Amino acid sequence: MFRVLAPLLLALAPGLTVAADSIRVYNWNDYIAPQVLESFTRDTGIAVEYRTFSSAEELADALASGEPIDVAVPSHNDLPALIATGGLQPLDLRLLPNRKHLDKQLLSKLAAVDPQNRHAVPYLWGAVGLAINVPQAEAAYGGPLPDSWSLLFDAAQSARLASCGISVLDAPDETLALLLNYQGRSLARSAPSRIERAGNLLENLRPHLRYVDSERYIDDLNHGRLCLAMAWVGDALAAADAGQPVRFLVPEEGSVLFIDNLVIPSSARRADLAHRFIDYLMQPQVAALITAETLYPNGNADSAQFLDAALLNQPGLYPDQDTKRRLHAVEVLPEKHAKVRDRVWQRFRAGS
Ligand code: SPD
Repeated sequence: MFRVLAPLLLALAPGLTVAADSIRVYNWNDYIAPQVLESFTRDTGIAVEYRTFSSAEELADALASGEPIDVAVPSHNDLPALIATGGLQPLDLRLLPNRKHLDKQLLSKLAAVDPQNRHAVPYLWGAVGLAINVPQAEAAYGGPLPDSWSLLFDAAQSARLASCGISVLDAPDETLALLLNYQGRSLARSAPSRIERAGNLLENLRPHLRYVDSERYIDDLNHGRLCLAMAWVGDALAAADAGQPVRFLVPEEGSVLFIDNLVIPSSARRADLAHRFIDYLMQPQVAALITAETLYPNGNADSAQFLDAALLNQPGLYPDQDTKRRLHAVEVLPEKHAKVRDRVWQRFRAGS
């Protein structure tokens, strides 16, 4: 379901004339600095109809529906399927002069899922980890906590934390990859029967969880209503920023990284304006503003000079060398495994 986050057609804001040109942008929730949308409209006269989603499934459904979307933000592991099914338009690099600011290492990583970087430019990225409200969790657990996914995946441990509130992201590829990694395996190389068994284990944990959701947990962490959440880094750091004693942890077993990307879906009506929007976001100052607001690292190598030193050094935001060694990109799930993944996940999410 579409959620309209920012005021709809920003060109209708007071003091602005109605713009004839508009684009529809579909992004993850809490993943932009609202003032960037306003300044884009002010600077270009292009109105933005800005909508948000909170799971890869929601984005996939919107893209498959064929409704016009000019700019979308899929994660790197979903790019191969989108490209193979003709869901994305190739970018016209001549219309993206600010692309020169992008991190070359990130671009070369992305080329593995988008050959020659033809369809996508990196926007924000980050780690998946555990957001822990330390005093609450320690009180419920009965002492110091291990730096481990066992807090979630070992039913005996998650049972001890259930009373203060546990949530899991509505992110099947990430969750199953982490669970299998915890078991010493890899999701992409697992047989369907192995994925089924991982699903059974998740179901055993389900009674200990409040919910499986990627949006509700942000507010709950911010208000001390959860003590343990599988989290995307920026959402966890936002709770610490809001004054909660929340720590973001990449557990000792390691974790996964995502790279979210700006793309132009084949349903776009105004690819010309979509390029202008994407190029606008690639300005180093704009990228820095977005990182400062969302607390997610960006893919812009020239933006660091515009970031406060305190933010650049904020623990967890840009992973240190030791943490980096324990992170690997979410793997692309072979198409033949999608069915079993979806079946397992629907059961788990529904909690029945
Ligand atoms: N607040 C939502 C932030 C979205 C972060 N990216 C999620 C990537 C999932 N593969």
